[in-house]
Amino acid sequence: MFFRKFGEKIKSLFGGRKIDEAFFEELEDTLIEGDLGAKLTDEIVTELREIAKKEGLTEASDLQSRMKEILSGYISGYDEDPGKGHLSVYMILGVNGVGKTTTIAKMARYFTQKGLSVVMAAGDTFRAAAVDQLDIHAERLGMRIVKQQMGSDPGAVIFDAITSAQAHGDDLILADTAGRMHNKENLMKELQKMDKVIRAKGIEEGRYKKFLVIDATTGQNGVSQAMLFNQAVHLDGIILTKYDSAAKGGALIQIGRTMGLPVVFVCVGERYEDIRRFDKDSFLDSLLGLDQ
Ligand SMILES: Nc1nc2c(ncn2[C@@H]2O[C@H](COP(=O)(O)OP(=O)(O)OP(=O)(O)O)[C@@H](O)[C@H]2O)c(=O)[nH]1
Ligand SMILES: [Mg+2]
Repeated sequence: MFFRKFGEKIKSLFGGRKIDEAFFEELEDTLIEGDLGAKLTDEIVTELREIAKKEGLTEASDLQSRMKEILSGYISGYDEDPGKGHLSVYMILGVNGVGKTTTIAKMARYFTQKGLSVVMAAGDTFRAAAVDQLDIHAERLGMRIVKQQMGSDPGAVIFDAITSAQAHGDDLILADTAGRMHNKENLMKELQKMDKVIRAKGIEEGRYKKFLVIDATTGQNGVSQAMLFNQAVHLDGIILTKYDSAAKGGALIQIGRTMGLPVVFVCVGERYEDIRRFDKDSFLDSLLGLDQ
């Protein structure tokens, strides 16, 4: 359903032809175009060449499902949920405009529907209107929010949110963060400060998670973003947004392969209900045109 054009391309590449040098070359070009990156593309094509040789395969179509098997080893979903009765903190990170605030609202609704008591923390105090934006979502959804004025210390906001959630017996804090500051170093420092506050508040290691939001339409850029944030604060997973308008999904495979990060949620539109658990099988079927 998603990645229609790219899937079509892969499908026609594997369909009704013999395995030869031209096939592998075309496959290489297509994978690079699909944001899998030169290194990973080389790794995949080398493996497919070996399989074809070892098993004496002659039809390209025999390799399509083998490619799915290879890619399947590179990515994974993240099915763990915060439980009830203990406070968990999810810090939602990402560069500006990727969909952090919208995703927090979607996740808040999702987990509330599962019976959890959720509170949102307005940790983006840098951008004008960011606090108001989350506040509007909180009001619409009837959720609690902990906020301070714009320009205040995000570490103080998260400190307050944890104190309030502990007093209230909440199960989950979803913390919004800034996507932009005066420069990248400032942003990373700010995030590291929030990270320290959360640890100092005694949130158990396994209950504190950092998820990076990546806009699925940005392709290769998403890979560098994941590396940058993972270096600053060790990430626990990826949330993919704007999946509904993405043309290709190879960047996610690169992130999975190089950083081993699982995919927590996939967002497929602007409405609150447009959030799904990651389904690896259907993701790979769309990417490889196996659902067409
Ligand atoms: N089509 C589509 N649009 C989305 C999705 N998720 C978010 N958006 C839109 O993307 C835009 C940016 O979303 P925000 O949630 O404000 O992004 P942000 O990361 O909080 O941005 P900053 O606070 O500026 O850093 C909004 O117009 C959202 O409606 C999605 O899954 N699909
Ligand atoms: Mg925001």
